[in-house]
Amino acid sequence: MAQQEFKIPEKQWAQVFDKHNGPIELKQIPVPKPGPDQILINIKYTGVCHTDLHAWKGDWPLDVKLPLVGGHEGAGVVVAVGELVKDIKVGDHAGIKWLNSSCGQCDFCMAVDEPLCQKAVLSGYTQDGTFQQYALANAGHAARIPKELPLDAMAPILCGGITVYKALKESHARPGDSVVITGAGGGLGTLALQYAKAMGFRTIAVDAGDEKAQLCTEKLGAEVFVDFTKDDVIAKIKEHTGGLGAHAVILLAVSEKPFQQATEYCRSRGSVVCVGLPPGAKISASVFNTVVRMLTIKGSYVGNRLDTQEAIDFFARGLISAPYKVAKLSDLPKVFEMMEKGEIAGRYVLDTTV
Ligand code: 8ID
Ligand code: ZN
Repeated sequence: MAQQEFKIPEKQWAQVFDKHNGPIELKQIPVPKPGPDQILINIKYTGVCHTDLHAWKGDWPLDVKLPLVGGHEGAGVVVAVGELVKDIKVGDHAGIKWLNSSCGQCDFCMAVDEPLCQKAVLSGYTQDGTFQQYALANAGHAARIPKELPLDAMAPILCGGITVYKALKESHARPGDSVVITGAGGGLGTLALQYAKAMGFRTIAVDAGDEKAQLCTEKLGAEVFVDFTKDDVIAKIKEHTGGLGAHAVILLAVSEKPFQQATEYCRSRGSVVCVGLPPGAKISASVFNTVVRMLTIKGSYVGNRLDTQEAIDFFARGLISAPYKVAKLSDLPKVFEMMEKGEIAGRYVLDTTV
């Protein structure tokens, strides 16, 4: 490959904000240099996850680096590697995910539960992320992307795909089981429907509006669509599951109500897996029902390096084709606006060329 393709400029375009809810400015900033264990990736496409919107708004009780370049679903080409990096070369394709690095030495890292590391570095949150043309990744944690895979479709897998795949595994659903996906028409939800289908589960989609209904049932394999703005969610899910409820519920919505309702339509012995992070929200469930129906209520947070490679492998085998629209890096504020209103069916992916 021609060397010139990887000529690294001094400056690059990035979307930067200085304070929560403040202006997001497309401006030129220096291109960072990789440390010994890092790689520099020329980001070609980056997904926009609702987490990026939470970071901009300062929604969570976890400090954000400011000023910040957000973004954590970046797919691109490696243009430089640190001196300790042996297994990734310039020219390889690689991805930046939420977990940029972890300490490697704590109980959680040693048990390959690295998202739980207390020293975790988070892309687009505690370290500048992928809403820029050149971004840094720890080489051990960067996603390895086979060269034949399209980088635009790949981007949403790097957070959305990994996260829903992990959550579905955590649900312990088995092939043939019914799984409710709440928030099914959004970025994570549309991917969850596809992973669930590929894993042999039957899906029930919960979200709102005709566009998402059509997408979920006609394109993404959901057996039924429940519109939370019109339907009695609990009754409709019970009806569809012969009165017993679904074997598992994956909660991806960015609102509190589904976190209060889920155990009502989860089958005895089933699991409710919390993934969405509505600010300040609480989960509630009847203690009596949780006990006598032996329910499991749990959280699921991104995935480890093996989950990452497995999630990419599902995509590589052609099993995942969740919808996404491509916009420009400069469109980020508009994408946030649409996301806030729940208007995006699927994911937006930004092309970083300016
Ligand atoms: O590791 C994790 N746990 C993790 C990883 C990545 C993202 C968690 N997240 C979190 C995000 O921070 C966010 O809080 O998952 C949530 C969903 O992210 P997303 O899929 O990127 O958001 P989206 O594309 O805006 O989709 C949200 C969907 O929820 C629907 C909306 O209509 C939208 O389609 N929704 C809402 I808001 N209220 C609903 C309700 N009551 C609902 N769907 C069903 N019932
Ligand atoms: Zn994300």
